[in-house]
Amino acid sequence: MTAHDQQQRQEDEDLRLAQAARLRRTWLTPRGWRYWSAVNNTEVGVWYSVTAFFFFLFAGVLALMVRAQLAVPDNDLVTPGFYNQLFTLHGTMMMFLFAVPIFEAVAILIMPQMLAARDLPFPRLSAFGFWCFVIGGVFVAGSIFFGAAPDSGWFMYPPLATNKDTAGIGADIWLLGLSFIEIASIAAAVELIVGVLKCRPPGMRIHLMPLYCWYVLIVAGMILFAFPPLIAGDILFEAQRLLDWPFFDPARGGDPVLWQHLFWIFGHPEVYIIFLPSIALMAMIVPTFAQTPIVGYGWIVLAAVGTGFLSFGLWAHHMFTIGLPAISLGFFSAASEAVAIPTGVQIFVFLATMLAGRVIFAVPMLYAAGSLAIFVFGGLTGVMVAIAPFDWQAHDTHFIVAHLHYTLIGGMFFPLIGGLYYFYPFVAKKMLSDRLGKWAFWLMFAGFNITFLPMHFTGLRGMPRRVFTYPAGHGWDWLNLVSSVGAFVMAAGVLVVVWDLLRPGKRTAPPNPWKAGTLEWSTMDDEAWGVRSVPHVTSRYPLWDQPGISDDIDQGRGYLPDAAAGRRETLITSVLDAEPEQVLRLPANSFLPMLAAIFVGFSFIGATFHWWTPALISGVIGIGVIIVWLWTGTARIPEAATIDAGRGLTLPLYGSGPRSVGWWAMFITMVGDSTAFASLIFGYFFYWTIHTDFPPAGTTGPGQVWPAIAGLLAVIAWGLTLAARRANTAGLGARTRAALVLAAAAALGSGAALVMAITMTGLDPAAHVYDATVWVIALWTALHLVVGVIMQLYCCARSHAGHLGPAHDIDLQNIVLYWHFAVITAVVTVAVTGLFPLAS
Ligand code: HEM
Ligand SMILES: [Cu+2]
Repeated sequence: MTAHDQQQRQEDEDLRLAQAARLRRTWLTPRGWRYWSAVNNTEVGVWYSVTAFFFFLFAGVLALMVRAQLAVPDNDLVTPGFYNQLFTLHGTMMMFLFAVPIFEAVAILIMPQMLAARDLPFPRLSAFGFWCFVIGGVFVAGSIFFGAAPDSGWFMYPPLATNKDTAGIGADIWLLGLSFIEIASIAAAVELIVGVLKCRPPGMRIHLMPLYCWYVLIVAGMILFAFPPLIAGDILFEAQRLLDWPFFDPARGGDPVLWQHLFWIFGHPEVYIIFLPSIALMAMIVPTFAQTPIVGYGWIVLAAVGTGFLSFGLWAHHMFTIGLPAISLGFFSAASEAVAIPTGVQIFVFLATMLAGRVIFAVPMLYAAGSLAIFVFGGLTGVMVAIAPFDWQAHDTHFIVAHLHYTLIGGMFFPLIGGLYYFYPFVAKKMLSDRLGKWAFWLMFAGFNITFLPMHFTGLRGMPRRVFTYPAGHGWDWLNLVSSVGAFVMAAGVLVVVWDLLRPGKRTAPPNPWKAGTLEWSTMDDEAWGVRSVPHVTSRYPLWDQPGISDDIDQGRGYLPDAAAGRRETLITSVLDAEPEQVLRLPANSFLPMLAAIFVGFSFIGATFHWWTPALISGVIGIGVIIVWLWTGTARIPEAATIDAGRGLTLPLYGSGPRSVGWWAMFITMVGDSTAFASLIFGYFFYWTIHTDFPPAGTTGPGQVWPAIAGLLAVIAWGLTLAARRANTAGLGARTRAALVLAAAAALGSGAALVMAITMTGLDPAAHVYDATVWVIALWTALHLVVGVIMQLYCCARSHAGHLGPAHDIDLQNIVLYWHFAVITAVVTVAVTGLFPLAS
């Protein structure tokens, strides 16, 4: 049927109603207790946002307790030990349980409709990420009620945090709880990247997509490179706490500075991971209220990419006081100043857009303006502390506390609340109150400045941060009192927002209430299907430039107007030009993601308390649930090869290799995984640079024989996996399975040889950091080989069950991709642990 025929056909109202009924049935959100099996972004996105906001309120109450304690000198409202828990948990929760998750939550919630997609490509993965987040978050936050919260500051420096006498179970809760949440964050990042790249509507070439999506792409990419170093650091850290492997213990060759590097290689980009998504909200808000397209689209994209890129080269400015060589001081100082340039470009783009248009000062715009004012102030103190000699004075004082809150609250909190007022009608189909929104703004804006401005002065007058009280008479007294009063004023503003959210009787939102130009505003109907049909897009602001587009979408004149097979479907397009490629079948609601999160989560929690057996059992069950989930929900062979996608387009229902979303997800995941591995290798060479003899005299290291065997077998396993793919393409099922089984055997052999390499050669991981580092690298690789074996056997079973064939080989393509990475990991491991000692 041509596009014209479809136009004609869609004039028939009965047909439209029948289509809508089928769509509704397909996308139905279950009721009752089954509601919690929903995986749709319209539900998961809301749960995710609400949970992250709840954690913000919780961390905010902790901050109020901190401020209450600091209100007057020599206060004894809380004990010093409890104070340590308060500020550590406050910082930790704000960063890990609020600022990053809320970005992912909001993106999951709004991005599909912005792209006129029915959902993101892996709804169950979003749900899994959400449940991991809830479980991990409640575990970390709940620890405070047992007096067991982490208490070594949000960056957990050793030796304070590795020493069991100074840091108790709280440190383990921090390490394991957050590692678990980081995994969820990475999962969400993978989902969002593939969503931006592959789920755009036809015609929306990459330079036409909303700026918000650019930011999501950049930030999710940053998560992929920033979180894995922290995960690697967590592994080393936990190995030291649990097994006494001396990574950070100088007496046995370790060095606490390695943790600082790994933490801040994560920690500085983290600041931008938090800040850029909020800028992204502004990039949607400002053009709408200036009633004009963004000025300098290309500039802002370039600047955002530049900020993301540069932010990875700044981390050591958090370490100016540890005695860095002068050249590092100079380099990191200059690089830190340089990031002001792309940041400034983004701000000027907003100002230029406001000047180019006629600005309507609605509530979201008020927040955007307030945010710019506060953030610029924080940026200025940032330029100050980026100068090493100034930082030596200000380091660890309340000046830093002031600086970081000006950037974080200006750069993320105010835009977020602006975004809340802006997007609330899109999500809830109701309007928040203008009056309350303004009240909240002025209370929070005034309260914020009253709280944090004085901290600049107490800080410059020498008041240290993270100290539970102070004596009178240092010129800090009244400033602290003012600051504490301000915190409660700000809290009152937050309460106004909460009241506005909860208050009954809100006004129903009119269609496109802000007269915005992007697709999420094309309709106000409250359906789980996202879009009634998928439009063809030719503009950055389709609702402004393509007259009648909303009507076309709603009348089903776009692509996919129907759900004839009763299956959830969305359109997959090419990465750059958004050419239609495939109709993707999306999985429906299921409890499996929740179950998987519960079991995997419990294995982390069990490990925290050293309940090894339950933790192990729970972990194995968790993996089992994930396998069932994959088996039943992914790579299903469709009932027909192609489907009528509407508007005269026939598309395949099955895509494999680089055309499929699964392949991209695997690729992106492995990039993140390789970053974690690279961090471990970085650790090895870090120790090598600080020691004159590494491996130390007297150690044989793993030798060359075992590593060579391991390397050889890994290459064989990889080659056999490739052979399996070839046999499968040729239609030789039995030979495919044989190759896979042989490949699995070789891979197991390789893993075993790695274990031999560390256990049979006299290495003792508790004795010296060299031994421990070799152990960790070898075990990391062995674990990856085992995961590879599970994948090979999975494909073997898929082939046996008839889910894998010459034309339907998603699973096999994906594991081949995995094995490309795995074999590189193995070869690098062999080279570094086996060969490098010969050269050094
Ligand atoms: C809601 C109002 C807030 C207030 C009144 C507040 C107050 C404070 C205070 C007084 C400290 C210093 C404690 C000390 O060093 O003794 C602190 C630390 C910190 N805050 Fe906030 N804060 C607020 C919001 C936020 C937000 C929104 C974020 C991040 C998105 C954040 C992140 C941090 C971090 C990372 C630390 C450092 C914790 C550490 O030293 O380990 N805060 N906050
Ligand atoms: Cu930084």
